[in-house]
Amino acid sequence: MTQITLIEGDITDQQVDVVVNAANSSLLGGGGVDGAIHRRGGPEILEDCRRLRASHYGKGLPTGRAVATTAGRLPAHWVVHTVGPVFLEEDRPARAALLASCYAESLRVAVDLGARTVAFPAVSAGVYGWPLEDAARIALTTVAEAVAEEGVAGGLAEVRFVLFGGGAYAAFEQALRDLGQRS
Ligand code: AR6
Repeated sequence: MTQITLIEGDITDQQVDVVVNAANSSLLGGGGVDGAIHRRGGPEILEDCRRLRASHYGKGLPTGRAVATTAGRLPAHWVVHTVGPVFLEEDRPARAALLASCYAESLRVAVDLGARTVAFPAVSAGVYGWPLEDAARIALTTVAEAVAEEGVAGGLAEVRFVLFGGGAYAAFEQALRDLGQRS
């Protein structure tokens, strides 16, 4: 069975098979988690991103999708880049589905790579403005559903949420409690 765990910390410190990046569709880096991953992982990640843009994503990686690169110098094997939706209240249902897709697609890519351990940040909950409580609920519901599926559950030992700051941690802890699972 896959364990869902929560920690407060920096995702670039995580020794896991896959670190998920909250990227933007250009795949060329940015601030927040994206900036931290490229800074700490080094230029190999950006080189891979550029190659992917040239071969597959000339128009950018669509929101809700995920794609893998090397993890460069991070203590991980791969980075899976996903593009979260920007929060917009009047378009919330469609965008919530896209946010759920980020988690489901990232896990699918990770499982295809043979990953056993995956670390996620709170996608869209920073620059993209998603309210933390709602972002946490969508994240945990989607991951709990995905790891209950045959094929995913067998391969993945741990899905870890790495939350930056006590507020994010508390929101995820509450959402996990609401799900009726133990961290
Ligand atoms: N480890 C874990 N979580 C972190 C870290 C870290 N090192 N740094 C920030 N967070 P954000 P988004 C938290 O803005 O909202 C970028 O410029 C942060 O506190 O990184 O999806 C991209 O290029 C927040 O809770 O991602 C895009 O343009 C969460 O990670 C855009 O930002 C996500 O915040 C994506 O925005």
